[in-house]
Amino acid sequence: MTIQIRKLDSGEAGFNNKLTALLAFEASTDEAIEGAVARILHDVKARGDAAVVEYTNRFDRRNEAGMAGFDIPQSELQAALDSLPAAQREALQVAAQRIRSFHERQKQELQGFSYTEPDGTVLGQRITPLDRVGIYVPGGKAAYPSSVLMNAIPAQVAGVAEIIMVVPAPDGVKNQMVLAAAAIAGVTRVITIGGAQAVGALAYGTDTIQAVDKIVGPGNAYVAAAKRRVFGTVGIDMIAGPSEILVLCDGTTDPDWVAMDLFSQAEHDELAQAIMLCPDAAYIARVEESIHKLLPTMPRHETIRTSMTDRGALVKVRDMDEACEIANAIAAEHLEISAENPQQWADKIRHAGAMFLGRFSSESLGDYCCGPNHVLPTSRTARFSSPLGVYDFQKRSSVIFVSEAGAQTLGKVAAELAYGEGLQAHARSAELRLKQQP
Ligand code: HSO
Ligand code: ZN
Repeated sequence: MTIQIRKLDSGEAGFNNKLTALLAFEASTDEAIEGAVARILHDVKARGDAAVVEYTNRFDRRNEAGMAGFDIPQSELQAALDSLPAAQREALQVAAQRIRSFHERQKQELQGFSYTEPDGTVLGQRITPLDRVGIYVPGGKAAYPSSVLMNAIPAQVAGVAEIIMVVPAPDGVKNQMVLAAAAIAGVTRVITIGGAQAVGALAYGTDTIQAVDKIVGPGNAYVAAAKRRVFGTVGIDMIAGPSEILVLCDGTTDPDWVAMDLFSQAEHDELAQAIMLCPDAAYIARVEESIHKLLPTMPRHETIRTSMTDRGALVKVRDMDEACEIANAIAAEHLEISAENPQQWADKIRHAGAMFLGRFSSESLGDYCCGPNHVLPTSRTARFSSPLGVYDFQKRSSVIFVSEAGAQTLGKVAAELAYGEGLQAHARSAELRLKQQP
């Protein structure tokens, strides 16, 4: 079992082009998928529950007479939790508690404000939670209980009253750890439906499912296409791309650790991306040796090999400063700074979904239980977007109280601008409140 890993050197000719080509990732928009999703959404909008039941029976090989057959009662969620092996249950609980306390801090940072001007006018911003959100949890191999916690807990901390989770159960098989995570996270309702039909049901509402305000959570190409299409009717989170890890090392970490950290994201997906940047050529060779040695021991070696061959790289850089510059250009979902003085390099990083500082901060700890969210911007979107958080389940409203005195000064300004825009009613509405009519 061999693996051919791409090796790049920032000093070589054409390095920037090679790096750009390596990072390029086009989420393919497949016409057949787009067409199918459009039809399903249209059908769910028109026929509601009946369409959802039909599609789910067909795609997931179920045989339910009505929507009630897909609902999982709260008692079953609790039973799933109770029947987990104790170590697994405790691990979920510890993770949930840590995720909760991190997001509670985040909530404290997100307070509204208000201030009073000298004439008594009061202006402010109020923050309120969304009323109802839908969480999409994929079925099959990508059904991650940790993702249930990461999506549901910030919603709950934000104060969302109703959290509806959809998770397909092909052949009626339910993932017990996913149900247990839903119980711990305080999900209001779990429905075993999936695909574009579940997205449609959440977005438009049916007789048995109230329309939600926002849909979050990862899914396959059909789910992603459906989420894009319902955006506007409801809010959506980001459309997640394949997982990425960028390890920036100074050569002081055990190379086996670095190799395994690269594997940890490579094992998610053939399209995942694992890259290392290091100024020390001898150390790069040691990491490469570790990769060859450790790969055959991995149950998911096929996925790891494909992902590392197609999209991975070991990059020799001039020094750690250059490594930071390249890291900013890559804007990775996960950035590990596996170095002696990580903080000095972290200060130079502007673009990364999450930064893991120092050799003991493996990305895998962040995936499960450090506390910060593992739903992170991928495909270089960390340049402009943030981890999933409490703020994704809240919105802001402006609050305006104009005093009588305030109306005198503001009225003249507004009327002037309104006449300039040719909007007579706006101008008169402001002027009617003036004590001295013009
Ligand atoms: N690394 C993934 C999240 C995850 N890892 C779930 C393990 N389970 C997000 O990029
Ligand atoms: Zn992961």
